[in-house]
Amino acid sequence: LKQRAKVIWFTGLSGSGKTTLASALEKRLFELNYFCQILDGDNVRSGINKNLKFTAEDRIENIRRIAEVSKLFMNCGIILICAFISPTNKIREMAREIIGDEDYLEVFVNTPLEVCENRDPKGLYKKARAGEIKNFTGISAPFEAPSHPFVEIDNSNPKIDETVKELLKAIIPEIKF
Ligand code: GGZ
Repeated sequence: LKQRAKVIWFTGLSGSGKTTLASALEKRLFELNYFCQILDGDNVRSGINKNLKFTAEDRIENIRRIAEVSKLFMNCGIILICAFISPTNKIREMAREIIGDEDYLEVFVNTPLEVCENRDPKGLYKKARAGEIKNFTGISAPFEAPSHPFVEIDNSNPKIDETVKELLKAIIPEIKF
């Protein structure tokens, strides 16, 4: 295996575009013969973290397990693409500590709340505004913007191909374009 295991850690609001970017990055990495695995709400909160909700405590436990699972994948040489809101500095620092500073590459998908709320692909913001969902990130639960992300993406006007290229350059500098 020529690749070096690492974790590409996407953080950002619900609807910011984390999962879309993560999938596009995964596709590109596979095309380039890199071996990778996505972890996101769809395959983690529905399974291993089924018992967790969205209280501050449960979010910490969610991210702690995800970081530990990432470490296990890393032992097999796999590149992890993790896409979780991971809303606070404390939560992200915990992930960085578990994974190891060198292998934790933080990507901040910095889409403004207003844009995410207008997109509202699952109608969750609307429900959160109506008080039907409690502790909703950006509305009734905090999101702290990371101050020193490895890469920051303004995803208000998504340019997926360009962004994936930029990400690849930063993440795997040995790739020649
Ligand atoms: C935030 C919530 C909530 C609340 C359900 N707050 O856009 P989505 O739907 O598909 O992604 C969101 C996902 C967030 O889960 P994470 O595991 O990434 O969160 S964290 O890192 O904070 O633990 C959203 C949905 O779950 N969702 N309720 N209250 N997002």
